[in-house]
Parts: sequence; C-alpha cells; structure tokens
Amino acid sequence: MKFLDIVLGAAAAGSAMAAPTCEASTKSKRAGKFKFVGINQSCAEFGQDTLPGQLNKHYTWPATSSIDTLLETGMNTVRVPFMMERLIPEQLTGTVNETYSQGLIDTVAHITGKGAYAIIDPHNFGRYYKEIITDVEGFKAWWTTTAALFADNENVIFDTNNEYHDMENSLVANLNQAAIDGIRAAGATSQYILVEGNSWSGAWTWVSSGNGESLLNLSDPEDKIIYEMHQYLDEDGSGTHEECVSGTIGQERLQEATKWLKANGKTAILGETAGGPNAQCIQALTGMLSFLEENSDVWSGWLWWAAGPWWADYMYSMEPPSGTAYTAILPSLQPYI
Ligand SMILES: *[C@@H]1O[C@H](CO)[C@@H](O)[C@H](O)[C@H]1NC(C)=O
Ligand SMILES: *[C@@H]1O[C@H](CO)[C@@H](O)[C@H](O)[C@H]1NC(C)=O
Ligand SMILES: CC(=O)N[C@H]1CO[C@H](CO)[C@@H](O)[C@@H]1O
Repeated sequence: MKFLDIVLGAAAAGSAMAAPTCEASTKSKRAGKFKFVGINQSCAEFGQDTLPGQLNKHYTWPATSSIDTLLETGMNTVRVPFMMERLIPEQLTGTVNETYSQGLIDTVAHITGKGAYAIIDPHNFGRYYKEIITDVEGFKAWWTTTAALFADNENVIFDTNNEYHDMENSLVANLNQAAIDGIRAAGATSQYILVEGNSWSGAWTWVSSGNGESLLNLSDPEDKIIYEMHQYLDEDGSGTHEECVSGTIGQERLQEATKWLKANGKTAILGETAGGPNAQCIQALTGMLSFLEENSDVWSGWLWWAAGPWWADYMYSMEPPSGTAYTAILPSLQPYI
C-alpha cells in the first residue's frame, strides 16, 4: 500500500527452499503450489508522521494470537512492516533503539518459532525522515546493522524497502544493491532478499516504469534475490476502492511482469494484493491466484494486505476473528494457500 502495508504470508509445498520446520507446521494444510503464502501484519509502522511515537498510542506490534490464527489456515509467511527511523533513529549509520528493536525481534521470533517465514519490511518508500534516501553507503550501513539482528535466523526474509516511488530508477537500483551488500556483510548469508522497484513496485507497471531494465542486474553472491511486486485490482491500482475493475483484471495486470520474469530467469513474490468484499473482486482475486499458480515457476507466492489489530472495519482487513476480508474473502482464497 501507498502508506502502510500488512502482509499475510504462507509457504508453498514442495519447494526447494521450504524450511523443514515450516513444512512440518503448515504443509499439510496447504493446497496450493506456492512456497510462500501469507499476510502483512500492519501496525508497527502506523503513525508515520509521529516519530518515534509511543507504543500503543501511535503504533503497536501484531497480536500473536492473530498471527497464530492466520498460520492455522496454512499460511506460512508474515510480512512485518515497521519504520526505519524507529529502529535506527539518529542517522542511517547509527545504532538501534533497544526498545523498538526488541519489539521487532520478539514479533519475528514468534513467527519463525512457529516455523513460518518473517519478512523484515522497512515501510519507508525509499525515504528517511521524509527525505528520499540518496546516501547509498548510509543505507548499506543501516541494513548491515539491521540484518545483524537476524543473521542467524534462516526463516527471516529481508525486504529492502516498501514501495520506492518518484525517484530515479538508477537510485532505486543502487539502494537495492547496497541493501543486498549490507545484509551479506552482516553475515546474513542464508536468507532470501526481496527487492522492490520504483513506481510503488507495481506489477502492472514493472516493465513500462523501467524497473525491468534498471533492476535486471542486481547481484547477490548467495543468488537468493526475489523480486517483490504489488498489485491491487481497483481502477487506479492504489488499493483504495472496494470495487475491482473486472473479474479478470488480476491476471491481466500480471501478464507483462510474468513475461519479464520468464524472459530473464527471475523469481517474484506478489508482496501485497487485495480486493473488496464482493463477488467481482473475489473472481478477480481467484483468477489472479490461478494465474500465479500456473506460473509458479516464476511466482513463488503471494501476501494479502493486510491484518493488524487497529484496522477496525477497513475493507481489506484480514484480522481474525471479524475483519472484513477474514470473513468475506479468506474462505475463497483457501485453495490458493
Ligand atoms: C526508543 O524507542 C522508544 C519506543 O518507540 C521511544 O519511546 C524512545 O523515545 C526511543 N528513544 C530514542 C532515543 O529515540
Ligand atoms: C545489465 O547488464 C547488461 C549485460 O551486461 C547490460 O547490457 C545492461 O546495460 C545492464 N543494465 C544496467 C541497467 O546496468
Ligand atoms: C491501499 C491501502 O489501503 N493503503 C492503506 C494501508 O494501510 C495504511 C495504514 O496502515 C493506510 O493509511 C493506507 O491507506
């Protein structure tokens, strides 16, 4: 999402990368072909205009009970958005705030303790204190410090940043490469790294925005890059409307990106998607997930936007037990988990 994201994730069966612990806990419940299926747990990045903000006033941490309930569906991946400035407040090259970092560490430990994957998602849109990050070396340092917190946890996945936008494509490429280099420099060598593109990392504009070209040559000594794209199904692709354009808009919007992935031998994850609680959106969502499954050689999975304790009656809320999407959409998506 443009301002905040939540990701639900679950893993797919039979993949070369599935962690044994994960398979043990969730594989039997999963029907789909994906390595990762899950949810964005959105709340630690709330109150972005109030930094650092106060716990349980401006932001909070996901409810462990919500995580557990969603993992019971077979999901195996949880994306955890948080703020870069709350974790490392003084400057990019600074040190962690022990209070906030403990919240992140505890949330991640809960998720991976269940055998699921936890995605570390600095939900910053390529900005730090609202300024576009141009200090590439500083960004690398931020990532080295952050990745060191999780270097030994193989079920962690690093997401370089949420939804870069309105920046130079070359800068986005350089920041992604710096993140990869910084993460590996921290000794975190076994984990997957999700890279995101400019233009809100939209799948439908992946090629036309130039992301395909500018991000093609990212390199990782461990060869564990996964391209993270987002796709909403409303008219402007912003994820702010209940209506979906048509019952087939999902697979239509993923065509070009899928061709790019295949032509270039890359793998992707649909890191955010959602639609409103109505029959047309459900058709669009299931059509899209069927298309992803048919192309699971390049699509490793998908994550719903979003769960989290503070979403109230938000149209896309997958927070158990009564979130709009939890009751109205999730049952239709179960075959794709
Ligand atoms: C550290 O984080 C806590 C919790 O967010 C916050 O209350 C505190 O002010 C932060 N300290 C600094 C120095 O930013
Ligand atoms: C990526 O690598 C190819 C082959 O070496 C090269 O032709 C192309 O210019 C590179 N693209 C970028 C954006 O660096
Ligand atoms: C597209 C969308 O719904 N984005 C929302 C994501 O969540 C934040 C809050 O975390 C909202 O402000 C955004 O509108």
